[in-house]
Amino acid sequence: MKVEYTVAAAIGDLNADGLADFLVTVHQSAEKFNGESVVFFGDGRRKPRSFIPSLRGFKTSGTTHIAIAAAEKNLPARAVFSNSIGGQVDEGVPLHVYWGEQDGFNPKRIWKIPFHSGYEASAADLNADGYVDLIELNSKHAGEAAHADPTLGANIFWGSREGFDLDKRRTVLREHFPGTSGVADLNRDGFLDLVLEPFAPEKSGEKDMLFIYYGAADGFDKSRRVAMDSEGYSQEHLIADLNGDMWLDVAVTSRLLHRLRIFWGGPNGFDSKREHRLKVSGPLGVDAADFNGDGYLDVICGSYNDPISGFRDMGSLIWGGAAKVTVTGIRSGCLVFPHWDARSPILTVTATWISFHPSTAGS
Ligand SMILES: [Ca+2]
Ligand SMILES: [Ca+2]
Ligand SMILES: [Ca+2]
Ligand SMILES: [Ca+2]
Repeated sequence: MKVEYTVAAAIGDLNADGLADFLVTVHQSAEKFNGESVVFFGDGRRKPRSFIPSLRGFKTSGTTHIAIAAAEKNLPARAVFSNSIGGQVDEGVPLHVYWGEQDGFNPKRIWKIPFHSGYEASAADLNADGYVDLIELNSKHAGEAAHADPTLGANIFWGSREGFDLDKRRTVLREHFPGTSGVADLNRDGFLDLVLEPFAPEKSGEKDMLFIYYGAADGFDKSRRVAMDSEGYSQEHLIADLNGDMWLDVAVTSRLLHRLRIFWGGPNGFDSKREHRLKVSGPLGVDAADFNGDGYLDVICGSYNDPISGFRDMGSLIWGGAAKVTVTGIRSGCLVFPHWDARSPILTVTATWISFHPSTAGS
């Protein structure tokens, strides 16, 4: 009886013929946790006794334990499965690239890139060769098994005249739990730099970090990697010059500190001690634009939750800016906007204007 990926078995009379049946549970297949556990019915017609596999199995998913409850009174025998997990093994869901065309996007014009734990992506011509490159994050969200994955971290797929080559023109910047990426020339040397923001430290209990890879003609050498303290479970960042000094700044949303933290850029790079903090409850998303059309950049930050009341979707805060500049960083992600739920008695805040004083900046 060959059954792959089995983790548990049970014996009992499932079909009430007085013969013991053998139930074998399947944890997963090579690619999916969703599978089919099988039962072998005892066959009393032959000696020695043999088993006949059932025509159909039981739909199970990441099953870890099983038990057979014997028939009783009016109830038949029952098989009980303990299903632990579903979906793709190692979060092996391909990245989807939808090719644009004259009439927009067509779901059939799609390129699926084999990938694990895909989280967020950016696109930019990082090496200035005229071809857009892709930055895709393998986040290790799948757990400890992903430690050994050689593609863990930021995967750069280099574009070319011939398109992409996923094996030969691929660079992996190994980082743990990368959640978002941002691209901009932070040090103004003409080469685009890469900001990688993990949603967790490499080891539990360690301080959260923010990583900057400074670009150069030879790409993103690890020697030009700068690691900054960024405690407080930050999940999104914004790259923009928020104080108008012509140096790009990086703002992160620190959920545990309940602050939007702006790290000021400057000729000597970044220092997490040179920061400005703005109060916001449980921030998650951050972006910038001139929302009121006064020519000055404003910052919007979405509040995910209020830890005291326990309410979620607390609305967004906008800080009116005083820096007459435009956003030059490239980033992607999501914002939490006010949520109106007619069934809820809670009126969520739509947007609050607060003065933003770049004069308090440390740079
Ligand atoms: Ca390129
Ligand atoms: Ca640069
Ligand atoms: Ca600045
Ligand atoms: Ca404005």
